[in-house]
Amino acid sequence: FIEGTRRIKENLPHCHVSGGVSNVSFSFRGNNAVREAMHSVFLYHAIKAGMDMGIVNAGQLAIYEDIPTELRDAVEDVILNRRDDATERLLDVAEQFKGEGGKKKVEDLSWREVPVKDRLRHALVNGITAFIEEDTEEARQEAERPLHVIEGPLMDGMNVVGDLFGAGKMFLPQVVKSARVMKQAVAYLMPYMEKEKEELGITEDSSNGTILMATVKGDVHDIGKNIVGVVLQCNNYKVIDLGVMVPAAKILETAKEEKVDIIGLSGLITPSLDEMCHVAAEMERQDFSVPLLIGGATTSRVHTAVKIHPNYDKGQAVYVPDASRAVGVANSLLSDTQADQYKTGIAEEYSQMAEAHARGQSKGERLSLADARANHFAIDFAEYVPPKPTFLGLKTIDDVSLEDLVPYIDWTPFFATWEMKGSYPRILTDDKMGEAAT
Ligand code: B12
Repeated sequence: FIEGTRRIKENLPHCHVSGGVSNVSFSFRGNNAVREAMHSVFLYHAIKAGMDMGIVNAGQLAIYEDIPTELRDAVEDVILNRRDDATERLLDVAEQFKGEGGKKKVEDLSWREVPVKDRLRHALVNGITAFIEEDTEEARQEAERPLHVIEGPLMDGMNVVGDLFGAGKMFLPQVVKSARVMKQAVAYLMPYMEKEKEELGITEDSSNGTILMATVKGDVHDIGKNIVGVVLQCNNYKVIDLGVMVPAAKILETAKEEKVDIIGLSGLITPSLDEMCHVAAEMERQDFSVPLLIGGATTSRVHTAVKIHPNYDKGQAVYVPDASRAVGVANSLLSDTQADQYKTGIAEEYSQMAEAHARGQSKGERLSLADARANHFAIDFAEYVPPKPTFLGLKTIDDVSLEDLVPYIDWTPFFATWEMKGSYPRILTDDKMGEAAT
């Protein structure tokens, strides 16, 4: 924008330039100090370049000179794109200036007193890397295997981040920081997991098979995929990780070159679901037969069964809900003795799900809009005589005790409100929910 303004003014001097300034700081909603600094810095440079009018909340504007140097430099690095790590540096600095008026916050370290799993959660939610290695080490010492630290406290913490983000209580820049904390913790554990592999005598030659992992085109989420990769490697699989935003062609080309035994796709945003269908269809077209693992928060068994499985007849697509199950599924798919039976079982299950889904869809076949309108309920108020209620006014029922009523209460909606899935009374004896429900 700034450079564009400069060029417009140089080449079309009678042209005026205007722009909406606050968009530039949108990702820092909730952190006014940083937003105001960004607005001021942006205006400062854009006006110098020739901008005539800025659309900005004048009440949300810091005085350029008054912005603390540390914050101003970090903001300027971002606005002027001066360094590759500008975003990271601003994110780090931003945390310190969350308070009002751009004053540095006094660091509150009381969270260091809580148990290690809670400290890890705090670090993930608040994007604090300062103690992450120390805490990860403590958790590692308490855990039976390094992997259990990832599957336990770290995943729990990321789930909290996910819930807060989903509820609009955390914003993108903060989640980026959480992701960084998670990655640092996993990186810290990697050498220990490598050592464990060595101790178990796991070498490339003794590998159970090669698995290609990729986050599909258009999707940048990789924490889950990386964890699955680590878990598979710890269980003696060779993993080829193609990273994120990987187009179908690249996945399939590499799969052929490397003669992989399984392809694993990760996807967390809705468009990835379609991209996964596309990869499956391409695998069918290119005569692949290796199993296709599907994972990531937005994927599901139903989607895999209904949308992906039918695209890939020559091989089997399998939905895997989490990292801990990936190894069992891979073992079954590559087992000399069980693979065929396992794949047939999945194919049958998915076909049934797809059929049930199709039946549900056809039951819900809709009329066209014109037909629905023509079919509207014709109310003839002129002829309508409202029925008279049996009584008017209030009626108090005081001869039935609460005890008598309790057996008639359907508790299902209460459990739903408490985010416990299942219907009452079955939920009381449910494997997962039973204990909490009772
Ligand atoms: C961290 C995060 C980010 C980070 C990602 C950093 C990174 N390097 O990965 C950043 C900030 C970059 C990000 C960006 C965006 N995000 Co985001 N993000 C999340 C968040 C909070 C957590 C994801 C995560 O890492 N979870 C922890 C890991 C361990 O879980 P997981 O990935 O599900 O993986 C486990 C299993 O699913 C499985 N698994 C995963 N992959 C695979 C693969 C295989 C083969 C197998 C077998 C298993 C498997 O094993 C893993 C371990 O058990 C989720 C919320 C959530 N609840 O998931 C939103 C979420 C996924 N993001 C969301 C959105 C909308 C976005 C953005 C579009 C936001 C925006 N406005 O720009 C962008 C997307 C950009 C893009 N083009 O991809 C939405 C998606 C909604 C949707 N249905 O489309 C979510 C659900 C948040 C929400 N509730 O709105 N995001």
